[in-house]
Amino acid sequence: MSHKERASTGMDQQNVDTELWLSELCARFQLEGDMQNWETLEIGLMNRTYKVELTSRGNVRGYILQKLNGEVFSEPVRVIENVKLVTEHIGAQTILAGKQKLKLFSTSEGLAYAIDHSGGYWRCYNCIEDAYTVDVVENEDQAYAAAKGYGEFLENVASLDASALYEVIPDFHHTPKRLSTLRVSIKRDESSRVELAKAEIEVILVRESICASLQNLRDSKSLPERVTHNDTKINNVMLSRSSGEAVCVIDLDTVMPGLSLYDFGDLARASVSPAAEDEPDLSRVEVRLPIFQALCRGFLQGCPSLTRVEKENLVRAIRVITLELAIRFLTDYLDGDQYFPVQYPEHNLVRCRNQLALVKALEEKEEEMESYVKQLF
Ligand code: GN1
Ligand code: MG
Repeated sequence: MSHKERASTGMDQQNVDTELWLSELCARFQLEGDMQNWETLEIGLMNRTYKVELTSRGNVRGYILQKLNGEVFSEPVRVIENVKLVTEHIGAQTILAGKQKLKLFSTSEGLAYAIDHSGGYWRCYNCIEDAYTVDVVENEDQAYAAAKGYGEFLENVASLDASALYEVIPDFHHTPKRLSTLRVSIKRDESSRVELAKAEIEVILVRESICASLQNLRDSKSLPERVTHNDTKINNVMLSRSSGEAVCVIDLDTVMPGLSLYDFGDLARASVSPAAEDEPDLSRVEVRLPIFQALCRGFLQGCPSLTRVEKENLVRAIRVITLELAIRFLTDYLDGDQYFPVQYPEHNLVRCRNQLALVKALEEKEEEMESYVKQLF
């Protein structure tokens, strides 16, 4: 349907405006063909994402148009430069020839972004075909494939100098600093919510020393600095519909210098439990050991360059990153929900409770998890 036809069928103005803007973006990014369809993709909490389909000489091709969240990423050009560096580095690897890879399109001015009337930054990516993502891991094969995919990602960017990447969100996984920020928010009590979160605050504060454990290892240079993804949720890796294997890692906005353990920790946090991170029924939060084991096998298989100290800290990393997310959700709850989008007033508190339930479940299974990892190396 053309824009005019849609407008005359009474489609609401916002949709008409979106459609017009998307087709303008297609032109700016020099995409071939006419835009036939567009849809909003509900992926991630931060960015606005659309899929568009263009027809050219009888062929239909899909593209992803995405607006970067300007509140979260204060230096959008730096974010996009990081993504460009990483996608081009991966794209140039002959060992990956024939595989689907993420590619940023350029405007006629040679820029990998287009700016909208309100100063928002947009990017255009190719669509990864015949692949899907899951929000909750359904089985061990998926866990293995996803972890192997993230491990391979680390391996693929290992030859890139980490210092060439800009730290787009400073101290993103600096858990002790996240804890200090929480303390400030508790003190300020801007939204008068501290009273409602007393129990959660206590659960976090007694775990201060575990919060510092990854950062201490990083500070003492016991772990290699790598180029890392830093947002390795299970739905940021695309799995092949035919083979089930990981095809491509997406959502590269947080690629920065970091630790492999951030990536493994965040992936496992988002995968071991059958419950979504905002599931309010805490009885559904648990650690599925077979899923955990498959994650370890996949990650080690994908990233054979992991050092002994990295492997020794895999289990600890899950607990630290889960705790870090609990801290971030709680901080945002106390600050009046300024960072994470919420659907109801207690949403961030519910997320925090969920993550703390997972921390406790991880603590209960820690010994079993540690002994499993040990026999892998
Ligand atoms: C955000 O936007 P999304 O869903 O990829 C957040 C992650 C959190 C995650 C929790 C830049 O990721 O750090 O783990 O939500 N990204 C940023 O769902 O803060
Ligand atoms: Mg993200």
